[in-house]
Amino acid sequence: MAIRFVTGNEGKVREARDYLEGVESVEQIEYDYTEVQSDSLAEIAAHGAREAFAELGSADPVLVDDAGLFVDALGGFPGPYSAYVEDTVGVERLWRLASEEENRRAHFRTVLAYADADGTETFAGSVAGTLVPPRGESGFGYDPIFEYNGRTMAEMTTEEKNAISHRGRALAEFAEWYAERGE
Ligand code: ITT
Repeated sequence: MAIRFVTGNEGKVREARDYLEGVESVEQIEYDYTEVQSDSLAEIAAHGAREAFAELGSADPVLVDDAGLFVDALGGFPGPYSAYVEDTVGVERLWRLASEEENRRAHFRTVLAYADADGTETFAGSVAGTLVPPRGESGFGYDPIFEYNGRTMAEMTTEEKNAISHRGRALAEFAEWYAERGE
């Protein structure tokens, strides 16, 4: 059995594979589930996972990850609209917008939703950091402008990022639940 990670984002898959190595294999599936309009990442992810599991057929479980960058001084913007803002405004210009603020604090949040025939479970993770001018070549998305303990997430290996990131924390919760459930 493999977990089908429903996402178009290879960075998310790389991190999940790295984290879940030895626990479960992860297969990337591209399926355009409906992203409900909501301020709640959990609602968006759970809805997507349920729909993908129902539509894709087969008994293999699915995983959906809905994530975002929440800038404190901007009232949590872009939050659930982070993908849209990355595609339109871009990471560099979001940094310029944030750089006008005295408070450069931001949070990454993610919710992983797991769905199988027994139902849907969600696992949340978040991390606080500081926005800085872009640095680093690794990671993806907003990683180059998000600094944690002196390094941007784009200056970390996948393993280092997983050890402290929002996704790593959600994956830890998930892995614990998944292991207990299999016993
Ligand atoms: P899928 O919906 O297909 O999974 P996506 O990239 O559109 O892929 P989201 O809808 O969750 O993912 O959008 C999240 C946005 O936040 C998107 O712009 C990502 O690049 C960014 N993002 C998510 N996780 C991130 C991380 O760990 N580091 C940096 N940016 C991240």
